[in-house]
Amino acid sequence: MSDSEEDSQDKQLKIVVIGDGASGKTSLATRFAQEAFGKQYKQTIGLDFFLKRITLPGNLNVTLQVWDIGGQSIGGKMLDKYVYGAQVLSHTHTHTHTHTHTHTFLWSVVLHVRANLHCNRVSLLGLGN
Ligand SMILES: Nc1nc2c(ncn2[C@@H]2O[C@H](COP(=O)(O)OP(=O)(O)O)[C@@H](O)[C@H]2O)c(=O)[nH]1
Ligand SMILES: [Mg+2]
Repeated sequence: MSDSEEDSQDKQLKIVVIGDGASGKTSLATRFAQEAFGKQYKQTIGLDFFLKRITLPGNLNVTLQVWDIGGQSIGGKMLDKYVYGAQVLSHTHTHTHTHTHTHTFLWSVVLHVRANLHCNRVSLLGLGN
C-alpha cells in the first residue's frame, strides 16, 4: 500500500478551544498535545495550532487538530470563522475567577448557537480547569 493510500485512511478531527483569557486554554492544549506545562503566562496572539496523532482500537489513525483561540471575547467577530467545520467545540473555565460561572454558561450558549449555524454533527465540551 502506498503512503497516500495509508494517509487517506486517517481521520481528522478539528477541536476548537475557546474561553476567557487565562482560563487555561493554552495549558490544556499544550499538556494534551506535547505533555508539557508552563507556569509563565504568555497571552496567545491570534491562534495556535496543536497536532496530535492517536491510534484507536482497530488501527484507526486519528489526527487531532487543536485550535487554541487567543484573545477571543464572547461576542468576537472572528468566532464564526474559527468554529466553522469543527467536530468538537470546547470552552474552558477556571474555578479561580469569580466571574467564571456566568461566563461558562454564556460560552456554552454562544457555542450552541454557532454550532447550529456552522457545524455538522458537532460535540460540545465544557472543560473545567
Ligand atoms: N496552578 C495552575 N496554573 C494553571 C493551570 N492551568 C493554567 N495555569 C496557569 O494559568 C495561566 C493562564 O493559563 P493559559 O493556559 O495561558 O490560559 P489561556 O489564556 O486561556 O490560554 C498560566 O500562567 C498557566 O501556567 C492549572 O491547572 N493549575
Ligand atoms: Mg492562550
